[in-house]
Amino acid sequence: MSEVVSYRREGEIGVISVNYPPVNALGQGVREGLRSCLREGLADDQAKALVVIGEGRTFPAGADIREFGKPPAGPALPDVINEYESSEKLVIAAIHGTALGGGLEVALGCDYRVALDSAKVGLPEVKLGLLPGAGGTQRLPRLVGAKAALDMIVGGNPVKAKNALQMGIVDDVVSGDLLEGALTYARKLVADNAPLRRIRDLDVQTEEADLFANYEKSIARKQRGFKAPFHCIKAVQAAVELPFEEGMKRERELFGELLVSSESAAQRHVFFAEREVAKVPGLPKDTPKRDVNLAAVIGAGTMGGGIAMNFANAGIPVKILEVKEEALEKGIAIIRKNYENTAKKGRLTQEQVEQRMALIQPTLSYDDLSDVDVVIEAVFENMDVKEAVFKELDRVCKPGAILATNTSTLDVNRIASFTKRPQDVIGMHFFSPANVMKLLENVRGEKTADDVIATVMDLSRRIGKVGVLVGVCHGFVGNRMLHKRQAEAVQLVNEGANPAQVDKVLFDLGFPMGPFAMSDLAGMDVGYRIREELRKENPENAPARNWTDELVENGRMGQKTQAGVFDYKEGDRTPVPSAEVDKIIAKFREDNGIATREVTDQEILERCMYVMVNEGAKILEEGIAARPLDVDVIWIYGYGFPVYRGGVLFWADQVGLKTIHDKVSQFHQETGDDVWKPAPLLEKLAKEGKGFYS
Ligand code: 3H9
Repeated sequence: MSEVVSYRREGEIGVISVNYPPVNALGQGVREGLRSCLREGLADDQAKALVVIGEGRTFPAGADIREFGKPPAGPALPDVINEYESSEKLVIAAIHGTALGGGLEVALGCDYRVALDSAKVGLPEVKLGLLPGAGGTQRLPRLVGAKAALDMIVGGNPVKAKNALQMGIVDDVVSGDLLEGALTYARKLVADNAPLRRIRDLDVQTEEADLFANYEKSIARKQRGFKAPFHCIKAVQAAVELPFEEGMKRERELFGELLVSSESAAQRHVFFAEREVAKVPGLPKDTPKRDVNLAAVIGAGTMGGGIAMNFANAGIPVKILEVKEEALEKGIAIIRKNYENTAKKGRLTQEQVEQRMALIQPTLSYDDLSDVDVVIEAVFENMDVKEAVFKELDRVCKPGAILATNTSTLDVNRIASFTKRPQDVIGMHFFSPANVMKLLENVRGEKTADDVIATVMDLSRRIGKVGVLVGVCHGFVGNRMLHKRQAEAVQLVNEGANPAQVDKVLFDLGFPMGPFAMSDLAGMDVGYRIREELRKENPENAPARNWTDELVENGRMGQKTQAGVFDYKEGDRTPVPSAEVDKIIAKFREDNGIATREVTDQEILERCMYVMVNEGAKILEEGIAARPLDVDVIWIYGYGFPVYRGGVLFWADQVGLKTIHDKVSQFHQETGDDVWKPAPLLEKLAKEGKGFYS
C-alpha cells in the first residue's frame, strides 16, 4: 500500500487522495498508489462512484520531472490512466491548484472533471522539451477539437477553470470546499444514473484542411531550434488520423524521442536552475525580510519608466522622481503609451491601464521619498551623478529603506560608500526593456546586509523577475561576458570576417540576434561613450580604437539613426548589410596595416563562445557567480541564449571542456592576449575530464 495515495469512503462515494508535497507530482509511488487505490475503490461494493483529489496546494502538477533520465519504474503513467478510463464505476477528478501535464492527463482519463474556480489546467510539457506522453495529445483533441488542443499543447500555457469549462475540459466549476463540491457532483451523477464517459471513444473534430501544415508554418519563426513543438503537432495529427490505440503508440514514440533529446535535457535543466537561483548559498532560508509596500524609482527615462512599470504591474505603488518637470511628464506619457499599446493588443483592459497608472506617483522632490521602503536609482551612468543621488537618498530615506542602484558597470561598493548606511545598499540591474526582460542581476556589495539580499531576491519574484545574486566587478556577470564576446566579434571583422557573417553564426546557434544587430539595437554610442571615458581616465589600459568608433563618429549610432553596423529602413528593424560600413572597415584595416584572411564560421563560433566560457570560469573562481547555473540563468533571461541549449556553461559541457580548453590555450599562444589565458578552473575541469555540472 502506497503512503502517498490513500483510499477512503464518504458515504456512497470512494475518495482517492494524493498526498505527495509539494505539488503531488506523479512519481513512482504516486502512480503505484493511484493504481492500487483505484483497484480498492472498484472492489469496494459500497462505493458507487470514485473521486480523485489532491491534498495540499494542488491536483498533481505533472509527472515527476526528477525521474526523467533515470531507469523507468512501473507502473507507467499511461497504463495507470488506461485503468482509470476502463473503470466500470464513474470516476470524477476534483481539481484545484494546477492540474498540469500528467496531472491533467489523469483527469482526462476520468469520466468527469470538477474544478475549483481558482484552478488552472494545462499541458506545459512543451516547455520542458517534451510532449504530453500519457495520452494528452490523443484525449484532449477528442474533447476540445484539434485546433484548440494544438493551442494548448504547443503553446503550453494553462487555462483558467472558467475557460476550461467553456472549452469542455471540465464539466463543472465550484467555489468554496472542493471535496464537498465534487462529492455533491458525484452523488448527482449516481442519482441520475449518468453514463460512463470515456474520452477515447469520442470522435475527433477535424476542422480546416491543412491545419497541421499551416500550424507548423505559423510557429516556425518563434519556435526556431526547438524540437518539441513540432513533435506536439505530429502527435495531435496522429489523434486525428489514427485510431486511438495507434495514436497512443505514435505519441509514445514521439515522447521517447524527445525524452532523450539534448533539447529536453537542456530545458529541464533550465526549469530547475530557474528555481535554484532563488536559493542563495550561505543565506539561510529563514533570513528575515524587510516589508516592501512602497517603492520609488529615480529617473523617468526609458530604464526608470520600465522599472516603475514592474512595480505597478505587481500592484506595488511606486513614486518616480525626475529633477525637471518636462522630463517627468515625458516619462509618464511614455509609460501611459506603453500600457495603452498593450491594451490595444487586448492584453490589458482600459480599467487595468488606469489602475496601474494610478499606482505610479510622479514627483520632483526628494523629500517625497521619506516614506518609501525601496528606491532604485536609474540615472545617467556616471559616478558623480550617482554620488549626488545617493547622498540625497541617504538624507531623505527612512532608516531601513533599501537603496538600490541600477548601474550596469559601476562599482556598487563605491556607490554604497556615498551613504552612511552601506548595509542597505545593493545593485538591482534590470535589462532593457525593463518591463519586458525577465532577468534581474542583484549585486551584493561588500557590506550589503543579509536581510537586504533576502528582501531583494523575494522582491524580484514579486515583480515577475528571475533574480540572480552576483558580486561586484566590472559588468557583473552578464555584461562582463558580453563585452568579451563583443570585443572578439569586432576583432574577427578586423581580421577579415564581415559583420553579417559573424551575426549569422550566433543567430544560427540560437541567439535572437547576432552581436552587431544587438549593439545596433542597444545604441552604439553607449559603448563608445564608455570607451572614450576609459581612454580619458586611463589611456594606458584603455581599449584600442576600433572600426566601431569610426562608425559612431560618422553618425551611425544604430537603429535609432537607421544606421549602425547595419542599415535600417524606416519602421523596419531588419538589419541590412551596408556598403558604407564595408568602406569604413576597409579603410580602418588599411590605416592600421591589418592584412585580412578568410575567417571560417567555425572560428567565429569558437572565438565568440569560448571566450565567454573562459570568462564564465573566471567569474566562478572569483565567486562573482556562486554556481554555473547562476551564469546560465543570466544568459537565458538577460540575453536570449537559447533555452534548448541550457545556458552558456551547460552548452560548454556538451561541447566538452577539454575541446574548449585546448582551443582557448591555442588562441592564447597565438595572440598572447590575456583574455585567452585559460581560467584555472577550466584547466582543472578539462584535465579531470569533468564539466561545470559534473
Ligand atoms: C509530464 O507531466 C509528462 C507527462 O505528460 C508524461 C509522462 C509519461 N516534478 O515552481 P515551484 C518542484 S512533464 C518534480 O517553485 P510554484 C519544484 O522544483 C511535467 N518537481 O512552485 C520546486 O521544488 P523546490 C509537466 C516539481 O507554486 C517545488 O516543486 N508539468 C514538479 O511557483 C515548487 O515548485 C509541469 O511542467 C514536477 N512536475 O509553481 C509543471 N513541479 O521547492 C511544472 C514542481 O525543491 N511545475 N516541482 O525548488 C510548475 O509549473 C510549477 O512548479 C507549479 C507550481 C505551477 C506546479
